[in-house]
Amino acid sequence: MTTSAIRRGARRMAAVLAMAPLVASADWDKLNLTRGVTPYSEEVYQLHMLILWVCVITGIGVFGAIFYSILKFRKSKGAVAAQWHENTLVEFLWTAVPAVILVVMAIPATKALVMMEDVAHSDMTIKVTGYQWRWRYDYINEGVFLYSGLARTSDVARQLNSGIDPKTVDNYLLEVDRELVLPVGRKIRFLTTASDVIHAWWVPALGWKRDAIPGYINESWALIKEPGVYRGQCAELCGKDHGFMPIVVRALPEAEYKAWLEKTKAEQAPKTADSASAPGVSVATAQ
Ligand SMILES: [Cu+2]
Repeated sequence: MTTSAIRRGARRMAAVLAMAPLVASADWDKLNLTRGVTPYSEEVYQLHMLILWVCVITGIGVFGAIFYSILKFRKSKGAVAAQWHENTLVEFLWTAVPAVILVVMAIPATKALVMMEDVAHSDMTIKVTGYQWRWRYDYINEGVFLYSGLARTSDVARQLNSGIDPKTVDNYLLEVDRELVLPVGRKIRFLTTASDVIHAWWVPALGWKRDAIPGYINESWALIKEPGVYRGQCAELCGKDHGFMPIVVRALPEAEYKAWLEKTKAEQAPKTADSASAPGVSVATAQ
């Protein structure tokens, strides 16, 4: 390649890079990790950004040195390789500098891990159970539970030769028949387990993903700051309908949540004297 060809290439590259911020500003939020709606997800996001920039700066330094060396000391310019090995100072530096960077990164990472595991002082508990292929949510100490499966609209459209264009279905494969209703502003502890195979409960806006394993209970927590609808999916390959067990969390202000809870309690209350001895059973079979 001639020098003028390299210059032309460099000019073209500069023109493309000059337009990059326009594209990036439009799509960056979609490309990047979500900030989510909980203090947990915010902490995860901040940690992610910090480590990302450490990686970017390290990458620029390392690749900058490589490309500088390749260009500056190329054979065509008559460069002759120096013949030496074992340099105590260099070896000390390339061991010590990465070690210091790792230790510095470990401090905020450890802080985040401790925060993630801290389910103490939670205000309520939701037990999440994975089934092939739906979720069950138990509102612990409230006597309320619900099953949540793929919404009928998506379920019909997904059938072979259904004749329905999935693009016309709202929230295709991300809509459920019954949402997990939660209050905002309360620290909610989640106990995650499964009844058949391993699933994983994942709502990106909450900032975490937990394996749902038969015979084990995994813990996590969320304090949702903003009312809204947050969608997620099963994130562990759990069988043929793995792609058809979405999650929808509806976060409501405290008063609305209480109203929903009371209404649901009334709906699930045993209706006859017979079923009173086995609360919930009649409701469970009716789901
Ligand atoms: Cu699953």
